[in-house]
Amino acid sequence: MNKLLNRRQILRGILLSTAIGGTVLASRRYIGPVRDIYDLTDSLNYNLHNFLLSNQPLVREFDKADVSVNFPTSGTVLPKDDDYQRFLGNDFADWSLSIDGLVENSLSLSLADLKNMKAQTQTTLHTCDEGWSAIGEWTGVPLASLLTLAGLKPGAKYIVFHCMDTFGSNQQRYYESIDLFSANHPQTILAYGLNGESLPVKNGAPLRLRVETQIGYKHAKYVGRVEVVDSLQNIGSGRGGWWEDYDHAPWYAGL
Ligand SMILES: Nc1nc2c(c(=O)[nH]1)N[C@H]1C(S)=C(S)[C@@H](COP(=O)(O)O)O[C@H]1N2
Ligand SMILES: [Mo]
Repeated sequence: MNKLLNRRQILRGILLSTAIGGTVLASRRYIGPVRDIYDLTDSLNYNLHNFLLSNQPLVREFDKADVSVNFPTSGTVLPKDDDYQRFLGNDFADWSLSIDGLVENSLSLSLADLKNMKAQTQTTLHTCDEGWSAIGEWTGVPLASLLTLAGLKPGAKYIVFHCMDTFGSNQQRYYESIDLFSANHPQTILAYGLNGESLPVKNGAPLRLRVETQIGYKHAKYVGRVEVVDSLQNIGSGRGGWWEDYDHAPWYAGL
């Protein structure tokens, strides 16, 4: 992960990322040899961002007055899945978040438990690669606090967010994953509030990820389980997320 790059690698990364990455980023669909080049630029972007962000890690925060009146939606707006419908029917009183995998203590936290933890509020810009962006004021628990509570086991490398909505034409449950660098970022939170209200169902109630340094589809909504793993290979089709598996979206989606 936080590998230091030498000057040549950085220059090569900038050149390749700009020349090729920029072109292929215009579309989510990549095939054949383009896919390999794409994977290369993806990993160069990833290393370059980690290198640059280690010095200036925070994204811009906005004023309350900048908040978008109606925060848009993308993807699922109401999961049809039976378990979700049951939780929703009871206003999420029976819902709990599980945190398991490579942790010292597996946790099961109700919405009340999460709300009793130290909260963080941030007003940030969300960018969806389908062509819109909006500003929202999010309230939740820093993911780092939850991971500290659970205690990571040696070998822990990625955090997987298992969602409660079956999505899209392949009818798989939505999922996403990030590395520990993004997971421990000070603005990465699991949010239960939007603009001072409970998180609306359309925006991922009861709990959704905000990983402010990355693009829209990484922000998993309807999170039911957080799994800590050493590899993404055995999750879904192995590329780290629903869009990554299904539509070759880049796993690292830094802004
Ligand atoms: N579980 C789940 N999470 C999801 C999605 C989804 O369909 N299901 N859509 C993603 C996309 S593409 C974006 S841009 C954001 C949109 O969040 P919003 O609907 O609250 O605007 O959620 C992301 N997280
Ligand atoms: Mo999106």
